[in-house]
Amino acid sequence: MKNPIALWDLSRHFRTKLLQSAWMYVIFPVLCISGCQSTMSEDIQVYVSDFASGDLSQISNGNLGIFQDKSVMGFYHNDTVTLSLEGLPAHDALRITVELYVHDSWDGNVTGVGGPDLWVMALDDTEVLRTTFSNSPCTSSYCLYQSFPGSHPSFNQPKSGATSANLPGRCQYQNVAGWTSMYHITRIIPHRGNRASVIFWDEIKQTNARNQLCDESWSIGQITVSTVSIQ
Ligand SMILES: [Ca+2]
Repeated sequence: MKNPIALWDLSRHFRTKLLQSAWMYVIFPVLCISGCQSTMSEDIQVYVSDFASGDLSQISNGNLGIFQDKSVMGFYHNDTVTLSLEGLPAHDALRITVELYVHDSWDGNVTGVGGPDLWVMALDDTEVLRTTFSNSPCTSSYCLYQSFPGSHPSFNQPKSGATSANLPGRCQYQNVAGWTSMYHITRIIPHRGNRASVIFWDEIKQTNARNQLCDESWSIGQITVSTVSIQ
């Protein structure tokens, strides 16, 4: 019998995808047709940080780290980080861009003691990305596929969609090339109201590792949030 919690999560995932699809392919085009001149414009940058200043005042569970001589927010394993935004100007959507570093031995979609290694982004109560990453090298007969750039569960080669695929590992594979991959992830998400919470968390799994944070972790190099309006 399948786990009812997993079925609920799956159901929630598909509801989220349905709402996003409805917005992008039905609601927005209808608004455009009815107005004929409607356009989507990026209005105001309401948050940007590369963490060089050390300011984590809007972030809960924020940690500062250094990777490759660059300030990052990290390092995390089975953690949740929340960016709280208040006093937002009027808008119809938020554009969120994240620079994500995936460190060391992530295993993608594999199930068992090693995974799946999931990473999730949400806006308020709605998940906008639920995916997996893999840094594992493939051979002709063995490959730990990842879901990104798709949603979990989908199957793509390790490091698919990465901006940088050959950075050195952080801990387990410290200074070994290819064991950190970096991604730029952007989502435009319907949203109204003057407050928002942008939430990042992982559900990575490596129960046979002595030091799980060393075995696989993640960090964020930059977050940018802008309002988007339909005119
Ligand atoms: Ca794992």
